[in-house]
Amino acid sequence: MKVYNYSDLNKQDIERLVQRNVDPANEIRAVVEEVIANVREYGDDALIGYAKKFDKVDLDKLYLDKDELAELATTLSDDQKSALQTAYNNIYKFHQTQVKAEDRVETMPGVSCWREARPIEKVGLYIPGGSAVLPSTFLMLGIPARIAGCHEIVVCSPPQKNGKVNAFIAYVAGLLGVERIYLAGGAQAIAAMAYGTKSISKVDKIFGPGNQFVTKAKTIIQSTTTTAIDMPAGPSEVLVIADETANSAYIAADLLAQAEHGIDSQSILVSTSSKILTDAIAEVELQLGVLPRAEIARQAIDNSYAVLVNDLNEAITFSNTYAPEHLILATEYWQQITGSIINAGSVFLGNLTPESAGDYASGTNHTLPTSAYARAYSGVSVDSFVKKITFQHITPEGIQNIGPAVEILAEMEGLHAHKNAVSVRLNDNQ
Ligand code: HSO
Ligand code: ZN
Repeated sequence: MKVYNYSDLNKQDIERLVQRNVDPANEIRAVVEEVIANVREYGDDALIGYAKKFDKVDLDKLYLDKDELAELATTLSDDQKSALQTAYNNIYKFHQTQVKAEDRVETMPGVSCWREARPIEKVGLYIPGGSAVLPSTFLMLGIPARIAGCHEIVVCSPPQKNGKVNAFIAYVAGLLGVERIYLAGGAQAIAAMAYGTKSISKVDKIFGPGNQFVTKAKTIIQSTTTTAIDMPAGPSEVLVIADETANSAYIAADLLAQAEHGIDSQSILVSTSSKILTDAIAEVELQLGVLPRAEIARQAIDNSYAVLVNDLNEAITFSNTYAPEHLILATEYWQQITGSIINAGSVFLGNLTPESAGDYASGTNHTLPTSAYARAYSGVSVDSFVKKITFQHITPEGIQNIGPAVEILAEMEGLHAHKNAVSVRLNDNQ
């Protein structure tokens, strides 16, 4: 892990440090475009062909139904079921608070305006099944979709070599009341949900993380179809801000938790204490040795770095420029600095709040903006699964109040039909 001294860095150095590889290898585009074209043309047959080619499995049908999922889920232990239930309950509780009726406002006497949420009717959830299968992601997407009241939830996940999905994913389907999982992965699953095939419905919005092919497919279909996406997702990342009150073993564990996601994950440490910084880096080496995914984590750590800063304000300034997906404040003084956080996906406060808690079970969503998108995007929430429709109503008194201003404004823009739509009403309601 490289170490930088903040005082030695100029503006360009910092820009270079916070830069992420947003769109590596443009060759991916050509591959993904071909996959999309094939799915459009050959539909289910293309999906079956890709399952054979990429997932090494011959599928006789493209989905698992309720009974097959229930059967798969029988292998879970009671502890596993209860842990998933704890996560489900907490995520549900937290997301339920996001449902709020908005105020109606009378902007002028007789002129009322308000907004109401309506679910996005058809949503598609992509649950990856690559090097780590993530049933937690299924919960993080399925729960807000259910709370929002989406009418149809299409779920795609790549098949394992046995033509099934992992038992944990199958169990979560039961918790969420999802009765079918489509056995499609990669760019082909995204194309299927964006264009529709004989078995898979075209959806209005696609959610979920994935590899570079999935992400590229999401960005392509977003601009070529009417299907929206949750957000552009890149490799996962964490930035830990630590001072002398931090615990270097905890910091190292948090950096490695991020690093084990993938070789392109980033784990950044920003510390006011050179002792904590050095100790944490040494701890990373110690803890890394015993991790089953050490090889992946090692490469991610090699691409990561630490920055020594003079004080917590400098740390926050750097973090706001980096705009991390996850920000951990490993300091007893977190209350003094939370107000200065401007750009971050999700924030973990104090020494006893690991990112893992939020990744799985505390209640917040783990589908978050990466690659500095936290400057402008929020993480997934119930809001991501609804549209907010505005309503207004005008009474006879209201049209007298608002009408003259609208007539003049329409005249200013030379739009006389607009003016007339008010004038005809004013004339009738004198
Ligand atoms: N840290 C990941 C979420 C995750 N971690 C799932 C473990 N499982 C992205 O926020
Ligand atoms: Zn994680």
